[in-house]
Amino acid sequence: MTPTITAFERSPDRGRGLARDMRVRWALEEVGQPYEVRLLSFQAMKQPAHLALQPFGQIPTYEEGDLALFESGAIVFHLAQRHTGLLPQEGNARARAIAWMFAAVTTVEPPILDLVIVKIVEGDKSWYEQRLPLVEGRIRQRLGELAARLGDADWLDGDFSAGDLMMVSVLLRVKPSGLLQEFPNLAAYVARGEARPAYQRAFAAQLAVFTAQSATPSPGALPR
Ligand code: GTB
Repeated sequence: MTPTITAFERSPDRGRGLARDMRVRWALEEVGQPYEVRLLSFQAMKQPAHLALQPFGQIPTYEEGDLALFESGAIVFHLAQRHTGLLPQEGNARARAIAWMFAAVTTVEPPILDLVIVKIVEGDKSWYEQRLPLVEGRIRQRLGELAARLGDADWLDGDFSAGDLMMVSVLLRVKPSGLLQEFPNLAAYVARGEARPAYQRAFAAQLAVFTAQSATPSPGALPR
């Protein structure tokens, strides 16, 4: 059965591949699983039909037969368990790859999201100038720690895994700030991820949505 995912009808990132459907598309491409996409307006995301799938009214979701999933990390993990290629077979290596998935979303992503919030939501607040360097400092600390662990390896723990897929996806979100480039081995790591054919196919697919939709007028709202 072909799974269906949800994505923004009009992504605020204007096709730059930063919304979280991208990591799910990438995982689907890595494992060679064809998929369909249901595009949602911001209004539709808050309607009961979508809230039944995603309690917070967000994208992405994943439907496959009787299974409905939300949370991009859980969806990528599900795909990695169901298919070969994204998690090692050997038990300990598999556990470590899963640990990197969690590290990406619970240790590295939070300060990066703080920066997004500071810049988008708090830019006009009196505390912005004081808060920005604090948030950037926390990101630098995490990136420095990650860079030290990665060293000159291609991937975080042996072959490319779902852990790398999630970590590269998270790091891409900090790339526009310039902070990633302060850590050349991390910048190269992200570039290796972006160069993967599966990433390229996923990126092209989400960009095609933006290109098609930008030909028609926007209704306006752009939440985070
Ligand atoms: N933890 C959930 C997951 O990983 O699936 C978080 C899902 C989530 O944050 N979804 C966002 C969403 O639906 C889209 S990806 N937001 C709408 C809402 O909450 O009403 C986050 C995102 C949004 C925009 C950009 N951008 O413009 O660059 C990048 C990432």
